[in-house]
Amino acid sequence: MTQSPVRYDRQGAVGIVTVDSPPVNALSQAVRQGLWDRVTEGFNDPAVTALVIVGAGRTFIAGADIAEFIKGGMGEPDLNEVNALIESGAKPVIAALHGTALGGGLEVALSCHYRVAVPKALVGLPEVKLGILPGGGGTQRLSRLVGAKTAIEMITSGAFLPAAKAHSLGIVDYVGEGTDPLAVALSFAASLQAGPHKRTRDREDGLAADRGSSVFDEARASLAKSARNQFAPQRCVDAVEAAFTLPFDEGLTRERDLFMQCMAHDQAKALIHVFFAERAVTKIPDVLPSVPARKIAQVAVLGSGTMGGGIAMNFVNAGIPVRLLDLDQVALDRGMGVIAKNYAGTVAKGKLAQTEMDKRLSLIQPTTDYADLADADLIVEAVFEDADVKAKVFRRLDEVAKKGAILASNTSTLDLDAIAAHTKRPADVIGMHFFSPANVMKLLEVVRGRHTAPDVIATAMAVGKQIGKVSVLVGNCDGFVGNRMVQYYATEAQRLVIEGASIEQVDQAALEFGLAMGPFAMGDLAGLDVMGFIRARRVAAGLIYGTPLSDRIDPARKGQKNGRGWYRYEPGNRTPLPDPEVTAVIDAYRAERGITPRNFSSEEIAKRLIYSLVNEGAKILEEGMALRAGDIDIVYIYGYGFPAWRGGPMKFAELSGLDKVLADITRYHADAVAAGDADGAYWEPAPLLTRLVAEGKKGFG
Ligand code: T1G
Ligand code: NAD
Repeated sequence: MTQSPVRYDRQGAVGIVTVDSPPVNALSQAVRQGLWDRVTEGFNDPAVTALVIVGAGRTFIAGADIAEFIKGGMGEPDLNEVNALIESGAKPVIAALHGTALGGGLEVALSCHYRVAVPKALVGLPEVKLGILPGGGGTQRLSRLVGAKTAIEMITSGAFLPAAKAHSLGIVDYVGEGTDPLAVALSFAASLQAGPHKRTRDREDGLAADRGSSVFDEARASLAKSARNQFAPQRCVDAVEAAFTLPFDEGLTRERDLFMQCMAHDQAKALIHVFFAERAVTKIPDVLPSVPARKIAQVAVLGSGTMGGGIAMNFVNAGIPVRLLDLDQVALDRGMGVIAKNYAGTVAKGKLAQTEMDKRLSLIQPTTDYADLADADLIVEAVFEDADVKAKVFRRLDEVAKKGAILASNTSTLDLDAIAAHTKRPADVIGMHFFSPANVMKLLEVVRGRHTAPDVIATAMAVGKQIGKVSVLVGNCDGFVGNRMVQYYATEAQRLVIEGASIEQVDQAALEFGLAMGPFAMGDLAGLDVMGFIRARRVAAGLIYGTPLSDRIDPARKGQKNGRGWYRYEPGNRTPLPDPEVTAVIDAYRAERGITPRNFSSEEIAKRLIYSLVNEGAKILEEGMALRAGDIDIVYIYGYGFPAWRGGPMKFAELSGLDKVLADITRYHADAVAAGDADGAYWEPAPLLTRLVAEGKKGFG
């Protein structure tokens, strides 16, 4: 008989129900059954007058077991039954909170008569981040404690609240000292007055004031803007409103109904996929967690330009000192100036204390002398994207860097193995590809070279986590994962315009799909000069990147940085405005080729943009340049503003039906071939996609 993950003990007159199911005491069926059995045992224990529910290990219950419920259903006893049992007992039940009391975990606590916490505890109902809503009474019980406005805010944001804040809102009744939740609960139990002890379901505190209030419609209206196209946030408001319009049990039924609607929605499938995909990226089959990471106490960054400055900020933000090297003092002063300006902006917004800014700046030591890099444990190179410049730099680093130092390149398009070959220590060379602005974007592509050592990979992944990045291991190929896919996305955007869509229409379709920015506005942000430079290099190598249309755009148009690109920009304003000069170039380009512009629906535009990513993603997967389809999804969500509620490009394709996606891709390829358009050659269906569909597979595995 398997051991229950929930045990019962007694301390004096208090029964202790301990949930011990690592890593986060998630409410699996066994935990729910254990809670049922042990709480019943405590209620029937004549020697105790109160019960405490506490979590063993690092946290109280952190929610329902997501892995269990995506396998279909939650099995008996249902969480609502467990909560009803806890709430119905003749003895007061105290929830002792530490770590993260989240989702179903907070719902268990809300069904207790009292909640106490250690100061560092966090509480929250983050279900909306999984595309669902609290389905264990959270919307009904929390509303009774905090009222409509706070309940809606907590449930539609999914935010984690610190114990003190939860106490001030009346969610937590007592915040004790120290780190031991049981000790806090036992001292609280000792101070408990005789009953009756009010059930949360009977509390009216938060209800009266908001009955018939307009807060619900206001919330729906604002969520329609801030969470456009998203299903669960709206259903969260519906569920909270039920607490103010229905008796408790009917409200609970309504909540469960809405919960099931969310569970059935593709957005929940997408967001739950993202939850696990984000945790899976840390797992590298041939670099086991036992591989020790190298100690990184001192970092050096080469190049203090657009990327170097932001990269340096990441390290000092994490308290790691940085030597910042550039060619000369002028370049260094410019680079340090940009860093200081960035921090000053954050201070001005009240998001950083001046003292902290000063401390971080003091951790950056500018230098022009390579000798100053001799004690660095990790050196990140971010100099010009030129193979000869990189080669010269890595030869120099090979001379000055200490034994065991990791040499990382931030190159976005060059061959990492070619760079490593300029050193006698290719095993210590790795790619750390940050995204602009490097101190803001969460994605870090960690590029594995042919010779990169496992502990160097382990170290780069660990450093990524340490500086707050989502690190994804990728293979060394042209553009790695993100940029390799986006070049066909950007090319397809131009092809759509050549065939008749307007630049605004293409970008609008991308926004309606949920992307943070359209392809043309993105091009203007990155810089048309940078794009032009990459296009020239790729076309010279016989590769696709954009179309000849982009060669017609006046090279003086650099994009946002000079107010003119595919769009025009008013000085000091980042709003893209249509530019008739560009429209004229497009009209002339079509006329020269005898192209009669045709109409496009937003849906067709979005399909062609997104499927271009999917097709290339499938090729990347087949080549082993990404470990999992989920890794590609995480790259796009954290690096390219792909909406998480769509799951990422690969998950979106699975939810759309791989067979349907392949049918469209095959058609786009045939159209390109029929039009003799070599720039559309990337539409050749990925063999992996063709094979999966032929085998009747629904996913990339
Ligand atoms: N279910 C299953 N596994 C979970 C889990 C959960 N709820 N939470 C974490 N894990 C696994 C995770 O996959 C990882 O596994 C390991 O635990 C450590 O997690 C009815 C239906 C708690 C803040 O949304 O936010 O309740 O990769 O790496 O960074 O209303 O995990 O090691 O194999 O993330 O320290 C609501 C989700 C569920 C909270 C800890 N609860 N979890 O963060 O560690 S829905 C949540 C988190 C619900 C009810 C509904 C975080 C954390 P592995 P980790 P961490
Ligand atoms: P940048 O031109 O803004 O900065 C490059 C800096 O390197 C300049 O300050 C220059 O003085 C310095 N430099 C040049 N040669 C040097 C040398 N031999 N030794 C020391 N310093 C030297 O360029 P950037 O946009 O920051 O790009 C840097 C690298 O990051 C490139 O490899 C680029 O591909 C990559 N990258 C750029 C972006 C982006 O969006 N800009 C994104 C990801 C990666």
